[in-house]
Amino acid sequence: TVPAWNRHQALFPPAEVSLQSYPRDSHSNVPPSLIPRLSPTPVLPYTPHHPLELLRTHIESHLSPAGIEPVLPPSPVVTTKLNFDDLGFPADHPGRAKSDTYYLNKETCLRTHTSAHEVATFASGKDKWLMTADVYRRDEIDASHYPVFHQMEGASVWSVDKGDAFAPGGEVEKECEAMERDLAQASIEIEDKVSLDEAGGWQPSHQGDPAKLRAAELSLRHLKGTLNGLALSLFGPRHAASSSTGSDEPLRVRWIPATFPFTSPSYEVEVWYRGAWLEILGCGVVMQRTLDGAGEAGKGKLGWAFGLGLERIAMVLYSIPDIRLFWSRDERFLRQFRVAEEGQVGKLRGDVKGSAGGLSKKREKLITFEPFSRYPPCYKDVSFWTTSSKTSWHENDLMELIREETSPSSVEATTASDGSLVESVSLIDSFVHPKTGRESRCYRLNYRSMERSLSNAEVNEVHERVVERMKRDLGIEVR
Ligand code: FA5
Ligand code: MG
Repeated sequence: TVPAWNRHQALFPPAEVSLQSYPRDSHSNVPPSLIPRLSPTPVLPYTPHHPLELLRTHIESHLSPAGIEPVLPPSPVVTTKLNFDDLGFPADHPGRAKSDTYYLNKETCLRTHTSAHEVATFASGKDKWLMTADVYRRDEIDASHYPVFHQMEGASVWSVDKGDAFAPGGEVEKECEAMERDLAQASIEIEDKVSLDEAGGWQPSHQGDPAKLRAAELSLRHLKGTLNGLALSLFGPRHAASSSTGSDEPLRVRWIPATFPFTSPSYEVEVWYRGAWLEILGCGVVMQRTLDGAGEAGKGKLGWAFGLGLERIAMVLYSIPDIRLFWSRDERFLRQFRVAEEGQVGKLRGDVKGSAGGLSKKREKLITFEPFSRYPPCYKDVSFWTTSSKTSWHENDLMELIREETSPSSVEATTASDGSLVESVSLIDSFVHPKTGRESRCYRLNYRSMERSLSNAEVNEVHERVVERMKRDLGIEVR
């Protein structure tokens, strides 16, 4: 049952994910290990006290005063039309590659981003919405990559010709002014030197019409106010003040140019956090194609959209060292985030009692995850010749094969993390034989469980199986 404070609108009927109904073809590449993760509704961001849930509810309550309402996502199984075509991805876009996307078959895939639901959500009549969902990408194996992660898609559009949202002194301009006033008083340094050209420029259909151009300009200004405000509420000085350094430096936010087929102009937003720039989201002015695709409901509207990755933000915010920990069912993980009380939304931080002048005073402190003891790692290398100087398989195929052989077959079996045994895989050496033109590669598999100490014998056994699969499935010659 969904708590009262967490009632999201369900725009799409929940559908069981049934993979049997998709005839397999040469594109099919969803591995069995991913199937237990598929669910009609995203699990982790709706698990009470889970760090992704804290983050989701914080962002939702931050954006709710602007009228941006959370909606539940449909099933993660989508058509390639929704995930790519309708958003303007060209036929040869690398994101469509079998090496990067999980396909059920040629026409059906697991959504690679929440933008897959933009057209349908606008078509439902929603103008301001926020959707949190699980997304799937074939990728490398390391502490910050996992085949399933979570995105939050937010959007706001307004009618250009009906009403006066974009008029001087209208709703959008007033909100921009209010947001800019708040930001001017806040401890934030915004770096935004991107020229319009670098960001892809105004869309031709906007540029050719003064009312639309004004609406696009205001939309971009509104997007910037909204996202700078969001960054401030996530990473802001309240946190800096309670950090170990005790420093109170302003938050630094940087706007950089980006390219997405479904927005223009397009940007990525980064925040300076603990000594590095962290990319938190992609965004831009919604391509008119998306709103046109939404039929009657999208007609004559214009506005912005963003898509943000929850895990990366949670990892740096809470110092969570490994992305596999999000799948933990271990109390040692979850209890550290148990700060929000029933009915309290947007509680990113915990309360601590500090004393000021003898008076007990409540203040907020960011939760910092304290890693439970780590078991020792154990690495095994595998060197092999690929059949020719050009391999016929993609590195992600190797990554997936390793995940398959080293992950438990059911989610229930897992405790401290997702139950997998390989922490990272890296290419440590490669060369091309000068005479034969054959390529040699050496990969290092770093085995480490979060549950227990692995014996060398056990690791050898698992590694044996991995190497056998590599020979069988990748057609390689182990050296
Ligand atoms: C997108 O997915 C676009 N759909 C975002 C967007 C939405 C743009 C609406 C414009 C309008 P991108 O692939 O860069 O873009 O991913 C967006 C965010 O997801 C990134 O900023 C990052 O925070 C997160 N992300 C991307 N790849 C991964 C990954 N492998 N693991 C964890 N987080 C990731
Ligand atoms: Mg990106």
